[in-house]
Amino acid sequence: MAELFHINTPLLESISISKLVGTPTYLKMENSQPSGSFKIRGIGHLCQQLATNSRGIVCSSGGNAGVAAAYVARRMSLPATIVVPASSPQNVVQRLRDHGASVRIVGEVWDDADAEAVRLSLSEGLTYVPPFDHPLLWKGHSSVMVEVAAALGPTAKPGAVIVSVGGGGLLCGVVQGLQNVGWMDVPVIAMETVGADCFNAAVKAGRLVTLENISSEAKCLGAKTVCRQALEYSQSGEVTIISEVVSDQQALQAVLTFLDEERVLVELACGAALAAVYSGLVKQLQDEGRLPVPLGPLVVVVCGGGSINLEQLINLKHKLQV
Ligand code: PLV
Repeated sequence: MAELFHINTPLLESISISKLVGTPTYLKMENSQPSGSFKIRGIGHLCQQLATNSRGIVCSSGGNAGVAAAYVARRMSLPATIVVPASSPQNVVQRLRDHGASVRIVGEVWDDADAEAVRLSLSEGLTYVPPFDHPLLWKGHSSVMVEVAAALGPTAKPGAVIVSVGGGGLLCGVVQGLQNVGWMDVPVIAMETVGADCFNAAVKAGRLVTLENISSEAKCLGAKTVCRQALEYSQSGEVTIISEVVSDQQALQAVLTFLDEERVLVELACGAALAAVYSGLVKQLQDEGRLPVPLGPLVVVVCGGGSINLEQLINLKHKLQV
């Protein structure tokens, strides 16, 4: 059997969120993965399948996919090149180097870095590791819902699952995981921030939309175009996907409240999912009749993320005036 790089993360009930939302709420703590985010699930699986005889991997990333790829490459004794945009913070670049990866900083947003990673994979003969758009990534990510189902047990079917969406890889993995455990009737709430809302734009337009730029501070949600599979799931009728957008301020407020109440620091990309509970969105969806009353247990995928530290948190508070 292939070696696993990810761990079965804790599923913790949050008493304060449960009280706020009025239904038991469980946090799937992907922040506790070895690489600090869920990305290791899909990237570990993809590298096992595609890179065992590779001369090295190259990954484009807003940060967290890169850390996962660098971690997996180190464990597989493969050289790793990670291409990140200039928006990636210094502490992430340092962490990549600590894992032994060589880092290239190219362009302003992830899409620029990705073009360079694709070019390098061809010119250097390296295995290309995409951060969100690949069936092997979704298959790897799907394990997150299999673990949730095993922990909750067959009778405690969730009322909804909340995830953040960047390029849509986590969303596709969660949908596949729900399929695997026979929970296709569980709605997924797909959260983005204003200015990194390529999935919401695509859902509204009924076709893929490429954003002109990424104006959100949640740079790890900053893909300009969502992957086609995410849009297709939302249109397929197989699963209900509720696409919602919050402001950077709401995402940051959620990060702060989560830190205070759960004593865990996550990045803005993850704050988008947490904002669904803290900003009253779940209640609002119930009032609008888009979620049932009463609602079964909520599951929030705490996707994690390393693009934050105390100094950046303070800077973000100033910048966003929260
Ligand atoms: N981040 C990607 C894409 O960035 C990356 O390269 O790391 N939560 C966190 C903490 C993330 O880092 C990401 C993706 C997401 C959520 C969204 O996941 P996705 O892209 O699969 O929808 C541009």
